[in-house]
Amino acid sequence: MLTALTGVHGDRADAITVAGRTASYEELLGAARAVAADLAGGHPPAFAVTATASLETVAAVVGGLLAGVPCVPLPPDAGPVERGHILNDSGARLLEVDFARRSTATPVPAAPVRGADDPALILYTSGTTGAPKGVVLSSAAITADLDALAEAWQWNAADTLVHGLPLFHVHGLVLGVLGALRTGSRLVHTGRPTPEAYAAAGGSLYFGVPTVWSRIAADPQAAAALSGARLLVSGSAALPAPVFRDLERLSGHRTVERYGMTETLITVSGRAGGHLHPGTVGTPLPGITTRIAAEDGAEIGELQLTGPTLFSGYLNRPDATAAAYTPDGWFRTGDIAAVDENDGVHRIVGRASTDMIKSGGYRIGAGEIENALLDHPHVSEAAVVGVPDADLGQRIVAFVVAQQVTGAELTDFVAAHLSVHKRPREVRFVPAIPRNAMGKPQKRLLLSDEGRPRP
Ligand code: MCA
Ligand code: AMP
Repeated sequence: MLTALTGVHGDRADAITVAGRTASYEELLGAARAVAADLAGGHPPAFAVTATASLETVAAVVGGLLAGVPCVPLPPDAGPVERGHILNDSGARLLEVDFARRSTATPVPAAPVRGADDPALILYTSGTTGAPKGVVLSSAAITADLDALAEAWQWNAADTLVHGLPLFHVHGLVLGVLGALRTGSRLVHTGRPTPEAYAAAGGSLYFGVPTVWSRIAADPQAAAALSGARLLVSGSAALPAPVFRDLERLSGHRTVERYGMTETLITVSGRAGGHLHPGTVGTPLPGITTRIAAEDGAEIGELQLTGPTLFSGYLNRPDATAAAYTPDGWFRTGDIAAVDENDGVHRIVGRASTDMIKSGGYRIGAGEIENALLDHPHVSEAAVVGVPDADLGQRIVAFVVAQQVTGAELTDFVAAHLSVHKRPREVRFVPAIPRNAMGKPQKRLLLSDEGRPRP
């Protein structure tokens, strides 16, 4: 996976910059070898690292790959409930990394220490109910995906990749770090994905979630500064068509949109030099087959797929893994899509479950937030929804039955127990949560026809 570290592209002093600190491949490799040496001694089932945007996180992930021990990146702002769950469930030991500590001891293995099908990363992601599940990703799945993306985007060692995404999800970590190390492109991670930082980075290839792109489109100077780039790529949530058009007007680029999931990696994408249309996510990557499970002749339905980029399963959850597949072996994305019958271009039109929220490109399960709210001693009922938001795509709104507590206190409670990006942006106090005869919450009754909270 780490071809850049084998010397095929030579070394360069500025190979990788993260949040203002720069290292060469040689320096990264030395720090990663020191991590690998630590791991090789203990043979833990997995190890965790607090995944700040830093060279330490990169060294930890690379060290895990060298040692053949799967890495569990922890969101740095994870509170005790989220952190405890991830460490318990994975059995991972938390590792401290010192980037200044280097080793020359472990040679880069010609082949992975363990098989390509063994776990390389375990990424925690939310379902509609319950606590997040560990998605087990193999080296084989990751390399298949990165090679398919390199082909689709003509991504190579001449590129400078720029992004500022979190290093505990597929977008920032697998594409944004391992992609650079596989293609040999220089990496500039901006620390935070601000318009100013993207504009100043001078890259050829830029990654962002729609919230990042819409903030750049609202900053004409920053957008114009990207005109010298080769390719802008958006993903993790739907890119609004007006943002696509504003970016084209201001930067001259038609943004490539691609679609993926933690469980499947990136499976459908627009191509560099191809026809790119707002509201579409392109065609399946090489090796991926998709189908639409539509009811009797309908043109839209659940997107299902197969291919070499799929995960190995949810950690410790054979039940959930089995439920993610159809009886004939296709992965059920839970996304509703349509495919153009002429050119095969895919369009994502929504999600099957309203309990899966995408806010700022983060995937957040309503059930997890409801459980966190119910842990507060003054909350007796909670129903959480995602409502349309111009900046975040969706924002989290919590309806609660509660006494003697303010909305701000409940927001802080969720931010502190789970993580900051899972906090409700708005808390509404209601006398009761509407329920059907079975006692199931009727969340739609809390919202207007446009999906906004009823006044
Ligand atoms: C505010 N803050 C609080 C509170 N309120 N902190 C604690 N408690 C509170 N009650 C502060 C925080 O300390 C933090 O401060 C700041 O508010 C964060 O605010 P927030 O609004 O959450 O941040 P943002 O800047 O608005 O975030 C927008 C974002 C972010 C940068 C676009 O959402 C983001 O990074 N999204 C990327 C998600 C992603 O990578 N998804 C990929 C999933 P301070 O700033 O000082 O720290 S992978 C995937 O989806 C698939 C595979 C795919 O297709 O890619
Ligand atoms: P996650 O597992 O955090 O990676 O989230 C995966 C989900 O993000 C998918 O199931 C989709 O709902 C959504 N998603 C990713 N990319 C796109 C896109 N380009 N357009 C619309 N939704 C997307």
